[in-house]
Amino acid sequence: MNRQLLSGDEAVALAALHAGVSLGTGYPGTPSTEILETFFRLGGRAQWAPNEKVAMEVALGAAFAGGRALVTMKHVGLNVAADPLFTAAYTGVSGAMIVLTADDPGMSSSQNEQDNRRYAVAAGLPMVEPSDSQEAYDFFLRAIEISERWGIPVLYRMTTRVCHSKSIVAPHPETAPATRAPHFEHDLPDRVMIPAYARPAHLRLRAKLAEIAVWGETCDLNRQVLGSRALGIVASGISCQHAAEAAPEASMLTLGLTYPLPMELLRGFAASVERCLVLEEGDPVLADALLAAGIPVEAKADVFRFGELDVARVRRILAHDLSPEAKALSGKAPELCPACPYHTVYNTLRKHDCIGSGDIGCYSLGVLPPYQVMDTLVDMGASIGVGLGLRHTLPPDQARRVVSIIGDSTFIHSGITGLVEMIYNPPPTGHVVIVLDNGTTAMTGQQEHPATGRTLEHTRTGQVSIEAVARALGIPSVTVLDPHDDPDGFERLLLERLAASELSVIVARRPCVLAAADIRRWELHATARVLPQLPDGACEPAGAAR
Ligand SMILES: Cc1ncc(C[n+]2csc(CCOP(=O)(O)OP(=O)(O)O)c2C)c(N)n1
Repeated sequence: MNRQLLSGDEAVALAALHAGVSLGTGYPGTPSTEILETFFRLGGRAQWAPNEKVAMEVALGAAFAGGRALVTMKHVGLNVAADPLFTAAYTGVSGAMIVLTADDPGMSSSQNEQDNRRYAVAAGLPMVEPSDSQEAYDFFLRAIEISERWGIPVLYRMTTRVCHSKSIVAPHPETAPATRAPHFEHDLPDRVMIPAYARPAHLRLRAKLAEIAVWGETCDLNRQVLGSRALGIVASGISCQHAAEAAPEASMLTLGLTYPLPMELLRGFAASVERCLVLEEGDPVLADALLAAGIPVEAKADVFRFGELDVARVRRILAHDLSPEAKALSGKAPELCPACPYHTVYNTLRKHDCIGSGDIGCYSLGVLPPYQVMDTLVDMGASIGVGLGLRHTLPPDQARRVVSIIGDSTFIHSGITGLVEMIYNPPPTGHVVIVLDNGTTAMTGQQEHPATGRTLEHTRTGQVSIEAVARALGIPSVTVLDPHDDPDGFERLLLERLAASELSVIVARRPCVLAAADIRRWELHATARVLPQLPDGACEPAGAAR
């Protein structure tokens, strides 16, 4: 089969296609978004869920039915999906379930740089980590095998560089494990996690992990290359590539299975070299585990825990060089598009010195000059809860200035429960929530969501009405308006709602300027399948790839 130049995300999509993944689901988030978009483009069945928890549950159901399921999300998405994740480790699966977490060390587009390798340990799930696009393809097929052999979800961890860098992939669909027909078997003790069934399920989980650990000692996901005896490097993910470039003479143990760890292999490797360095981006997860097991390895200095590694930083680690690193050149600060519909809203909030309880999306740019009207930003959906907390606690003159600002995709993702809280525990001064509805998930590249009424492939489906949800929950004042067309009307409405000690939702609706033309096209062809654009050199469509 033709070799192709693919990003890690595209390679995973191609492997998912070749593995016969019956359903790909997820919620957009950089750097994972392109996986499902490519999977659909190649002919796979892919859909966006309202949030990561729901996506995880849908994938689990598909895997209970004996299908092969892929669920994708960015690293913080796994926090949202952690509840079903932990218990799915107990239930196990009948088919296969790959939980893909795309981490963002260095925070190129995230609010934190949490290291999701910790989730493998905490949930007790095997973790597979590719270091380039070929491995992203190969290891995905192996992850499906692990998942089906042990009946366990597998965490598939990628990071920004692996997701977005392009390298050559030689696909080999003929080696993909054979698919089985989906089929339901009643199996209450395995899938109903009441305590009486969950206790033995936990024992079963630990037994599976012990078996996988033994298998991991010799499996081909972990590779040893013997070079110089003076230096040995243990690495996983993108660090393997950096190590090969910074110290080509070193002996290398690259780990593709990073949980459970092949402790005996590691012990032997460390003993075979004079200096054994653990090279890892982010937290010292591997180094801590090896040191705790009494394996004499060297961990990187703490300063390299922050941000991405690159070849220059790896050379510093090797040389124990702790001299100050050159500061990265700061580029032009991002700003709202000149014709963005949010300008009017932010102008008004600024003019009236509002206290902005903010959220995550393009509209987060309201935190930067010239507006600086977003006073808090924590996680998706937090604007409403944090806004209510501020209202409950501030003196009334300040409380009346608090406004929650949330995007349409974010509202669907995790804003609705905030409104439920608002109805249930209303602050004495009331509250004002502004939903900035630009008709798309702009931040991550214009994905559809349940309030757009179109599927991942932009065809027509059921549509959730934000204003109807707010009204149905019992919000007494719900208004929809276009802030760009009627800035004075928006200002009057905002001042009136701030003055009233009532609960209000203002839906400020106007399409994102970058998405408006596409939205018109999708609406025109809403019943037809419209293929999304793929970046140059992306993989062939399904027919050609098979
Ligand atoms: C838990 C979680 N999942 C996904 C993301 C990635 N992400 C950031 S904002 C956002 C949604 C933005 O869409 P919307 O709320 O409609 O605002 P817009 O960007 O259109 O202004 C997404 C998916 C995230 N930060 N956290």
